[in-house]
Amino acid sequence: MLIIGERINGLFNDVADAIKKKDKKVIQDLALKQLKAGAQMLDVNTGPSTMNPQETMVWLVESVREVTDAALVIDSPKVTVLEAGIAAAKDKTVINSTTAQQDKLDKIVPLAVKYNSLLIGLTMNEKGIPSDMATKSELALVIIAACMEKGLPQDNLLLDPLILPVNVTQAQVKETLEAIKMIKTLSTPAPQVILGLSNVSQGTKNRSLINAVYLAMAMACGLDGAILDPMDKEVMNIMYTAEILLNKTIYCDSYLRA
Ligand code: THG
Repeated sequence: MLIIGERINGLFNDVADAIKKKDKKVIQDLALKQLKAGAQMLDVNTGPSTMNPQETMVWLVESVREVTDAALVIDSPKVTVLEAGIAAAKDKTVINSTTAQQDKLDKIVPLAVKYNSLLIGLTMNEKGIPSDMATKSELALVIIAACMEKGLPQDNLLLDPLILPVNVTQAQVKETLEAIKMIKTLSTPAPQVILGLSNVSQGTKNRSLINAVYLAMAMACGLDGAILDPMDKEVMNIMYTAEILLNKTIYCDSYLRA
């Protein structure tokens, strides 16, 4: 499983505070702690409240780059912020994200080609986020086709069927599992599929439990990676256990010490 650490995101109060105070130690600690806890990549998102997202993205990326050369997942809906983040990271970046909207594909897929970057494609368009498996899969196909046409190798594309909170729209939680299965059949070799796991439990009680159970279910449907909190032991233990039960890693008695 590809594990992308979610914690450097202005949605979290400690990160929002650090951005305000330009306290890079907080950001660097979060970077190193997430890597130590098992993240292979780090999501970087300014959050919704920052006044100048471009400048904030550059500051976040430069702060993280002082302590690690791990791949950075530049997370913004704005093309200008994506470009600024990629330039600041120099190397090893993932673009998070494009949608299936034509004007976005026209701008962002060439950006991924230019920087030979991985690209996350969200199954949504100008009509919003669909809640059914068929429309999610259809939009995945639109993104796959655009990448083929514009010359982004299939290996560089990660599709995200976008999970929403279970307390807001309960039926789409299962539809998203079905979408993972369906998207895996859309091309050969199978597309890679990821999720922003913690969305599923936003505003609920027992967040870790809901995240962990959903992760196990999504992995059984073929999920290849997730943006999650790697410092959440419950989630990570279930991830390692699911990898064994799905025959992705070899069983050994001491596996939970991994
Ligand atoms: N897909 C892709 N990228 C994404 C998402 C996705 N990036 C952002 C998000 N979704 C994944 N990251 C988070 C980060 C934080 C939370 C959820 C998902 C979260 N934060 C608390 C909240 O809003 O309740 C913050 C409060 C706190 O604990 O301080 O839940 O789906 N490609």
